[in-house]
Amino acid sequence: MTATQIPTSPIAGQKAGTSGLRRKTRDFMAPHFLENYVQSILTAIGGAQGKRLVLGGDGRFFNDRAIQIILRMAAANGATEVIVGQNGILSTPAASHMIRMQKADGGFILSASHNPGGEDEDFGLKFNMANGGPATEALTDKILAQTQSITSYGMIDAPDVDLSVCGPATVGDMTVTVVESVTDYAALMETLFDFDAIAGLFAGGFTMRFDAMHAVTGPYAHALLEDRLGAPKGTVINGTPLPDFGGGHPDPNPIWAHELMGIMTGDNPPDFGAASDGDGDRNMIVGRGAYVTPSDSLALIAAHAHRAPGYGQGLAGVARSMPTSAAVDRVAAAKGIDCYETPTGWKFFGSLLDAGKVSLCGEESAGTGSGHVREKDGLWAVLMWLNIIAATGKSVSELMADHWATYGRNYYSRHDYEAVETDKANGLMDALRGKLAGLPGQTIAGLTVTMADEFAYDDPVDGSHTSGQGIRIGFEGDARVVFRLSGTGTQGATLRVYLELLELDPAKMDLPAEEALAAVISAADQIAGIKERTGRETPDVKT
Ligand code: VG1
Ligand code: CO
Repeated sequence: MTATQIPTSPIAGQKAGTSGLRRKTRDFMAPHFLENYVQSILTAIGGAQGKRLVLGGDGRFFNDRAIQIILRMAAANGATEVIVGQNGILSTPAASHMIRMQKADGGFILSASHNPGGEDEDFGLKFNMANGGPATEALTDKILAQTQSITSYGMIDAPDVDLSVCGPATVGDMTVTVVESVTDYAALMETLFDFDAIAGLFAGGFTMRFDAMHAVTGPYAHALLEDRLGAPKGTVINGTPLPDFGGGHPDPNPIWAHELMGIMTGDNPPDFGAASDGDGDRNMIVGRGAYVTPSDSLALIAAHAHRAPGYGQGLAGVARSMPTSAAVDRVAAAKGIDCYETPTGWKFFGSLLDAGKVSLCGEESAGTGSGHVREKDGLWAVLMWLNIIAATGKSVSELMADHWATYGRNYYSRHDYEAVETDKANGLMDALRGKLAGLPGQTIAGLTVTMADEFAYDDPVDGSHTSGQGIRIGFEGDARVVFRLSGTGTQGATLRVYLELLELDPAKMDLPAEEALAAVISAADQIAGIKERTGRETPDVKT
């Protein structure tokens, strides 16, 4: 079996977004599309010769075939070994852990995360580096340059590898090691959390529903929650991964996880509810009738992480993405630890984690994680909450009420306007940019603007500079609105409007978020002209 070079030419639009390259599945399946991108990655990392790589995905449509193609290309490019999850399955955090544990040179993760899956839906691919974390901007720039100049890719003629059988196999001269997808990840979780205490919680009658949304976390949740921690069968719902996620968006928020929300707000709800996304890196936390915003979840974890054995020494520091609420900043200030504000996307946390400056990171989009891997980690967050509940003996709503009484409540909501025409969305952002200088001092919807800028970031560890990361407008009274265009969509533009207000008055901590934020919502619309420019009366999704 000899490697051949297949001639090709650049395909436009292979630019990675917030988290790898996401496109319609049919685009990925088109001739040379996947191959061009994979070769561009292999070339950009300096070639695959002699390297060991990890490979796995969230099981969506085309996952299985894409894996066989990548294996043949890795072999043609001279890789010595590719470690693959059984049946091609690895959650994003499990893949990150596998790269680190195996001391691999990097890995491919096949996922479009929360985007729907299927032949007519979305597919995605991202490359993680030797530290287990998403490719930095410096690397994604190099990959993009390769996609724009590629003339051929390496391919070997070899049969498919049977990925249902764990153990060694070969593709050409390359070793393929098929590994069980859950075991190593579950073992890592056991080193971080007090499994005996959590098992005790379930033994004492504590009830929970975990909605795997027919995505990758099903097998992980069955193994950890039901088999290892003794939660009754049926605790995990929608636990069988399907190539189209059962037709839903595997996005853990109250809109898409409506089945779980129905259970948690219905008759006789369980004590605790949680969900995870397509590739297992995000989470939703909900108590009896009490949805926890991801920003609050991050802050709560920051306040209580020391109760989990893996974090008993306290946190080195925390980091949050810019649009995430300042709730965690308040905890960090009280604890006297550093709090970093980064652009959206987990790739910006890697250098801070590698340097030991932070040990907890989070995003308002329901990604939370720590230094145990270099990705956000959905089940990790769920286990952390269970550990905190077991250690304190308090319910989700009691924990949140105590938290707000101590630190104040950062009311928070995100309004998404999806599939807006790209021109209109860009027009809105351009007009906002033009207004920024004149905004401070103006009073809009009763709120006085204190600052207005476009967020840029200088990485304090590697010195890299990233600009154009969202427009933020601050108001007196610790209120804020942020405007950003999504970098993960595959259709038109998604405008994200992030709304926040700090409330310190204990008498006003129980309002519905949309009510508490009414003035900020109104100011946001007046400043950006959302209705007028997009033609939309209301957001598609509020989370
Ligand atoms: C979204 C979220 C962002 C997250 C990214 C990838 O990006 O807002 O916080 O890091 O998805 O997460 P955007 O550009 O659409 O706002 V995942 O779970 O899709 O890998
Ligand atoms: Co995800």
